[in-house]
Amino acid sequence: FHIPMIGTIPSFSYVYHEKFVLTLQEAFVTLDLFTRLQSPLLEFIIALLQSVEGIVSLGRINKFLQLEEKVQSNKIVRSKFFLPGISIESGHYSWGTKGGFEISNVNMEVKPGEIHAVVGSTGSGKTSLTLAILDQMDKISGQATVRGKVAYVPQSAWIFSASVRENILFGRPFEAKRYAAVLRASCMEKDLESFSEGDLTILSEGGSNLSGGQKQRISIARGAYADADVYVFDDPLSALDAQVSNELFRKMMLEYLNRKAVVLVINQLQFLKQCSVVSVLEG
Ligand code: DCP
Ligand code: MG
Repeated sequence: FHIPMIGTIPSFSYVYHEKFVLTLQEAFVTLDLFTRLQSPLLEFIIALLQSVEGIVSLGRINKFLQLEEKVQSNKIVRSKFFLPGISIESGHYSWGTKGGFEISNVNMEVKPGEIHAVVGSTGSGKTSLTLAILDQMDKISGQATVRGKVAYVPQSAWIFSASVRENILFGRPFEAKRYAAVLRASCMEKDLESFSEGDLTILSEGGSNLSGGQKQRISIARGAYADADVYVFDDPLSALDAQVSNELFRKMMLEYLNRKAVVLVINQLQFLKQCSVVSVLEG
């Protein structure tokens, strides 16, 4: 005897035998039983999935909490009584592994209003130097002080899934005047016009609906909007064509950030003559 059922349980069978009589009571009780079983069964699957996610998350948190404590090696001062900037004397930094990459004999002094360019061939340690300033590398010897609030624009732009505006504000309150100035300085205005919903257009994770140059300029704009005292840019012009590079260098580096202490890793040597100091990484 076959009873078709509605819902997620397709059907079940009732064994027909002389001894069993399928009464209305039995049919409805059985039906009711199966209907009641549907939702716990579904919830069981969801609970199973969530338990797996929970176990994975716990593992990650555990790994993070057990990481070795990093000793702060650069002196980071945040006080109004000091002029913002960076001072490093005979700095010697390593990546922590024996026989690994090291940078030594680092001497730099960056004051407000200066652009300190850093040049060197690929793999010479430009990114490492910027991370040394941010205290991400281990200092072996030397004196280093970073005074003021620091903003860092990494070599590869990082975009998260939210609107263009949220990517630039990065959790900070919206200030129309500063926001407009930042958009102008990072040459984003034209791009925003071409987006369907302007700066409220939602970007996908990793920014796959943007060009490399757009991603990079959003990343630069995010740094500029942070209103820091010290700016560290790791090769911000790499994904831009010559014309946009020129415009961005002038509007952002020379005009918008003209009172900030700026460290600028750069491969476009034509801009060096407009920088205050040029450091070359050798060996
Ligand atoms: N390195 C490391 N650990 C890191 C980062 C870098 O051991 N977390 C090593 C690998 C390289 C060396 O440092 O051999 C220099 O790498 P950089 O990224 O500092 O070099 P650049 O920034 O100059 O290179 P590029 O111009 O390609 O950006
Ligand atoms: Mg680099």
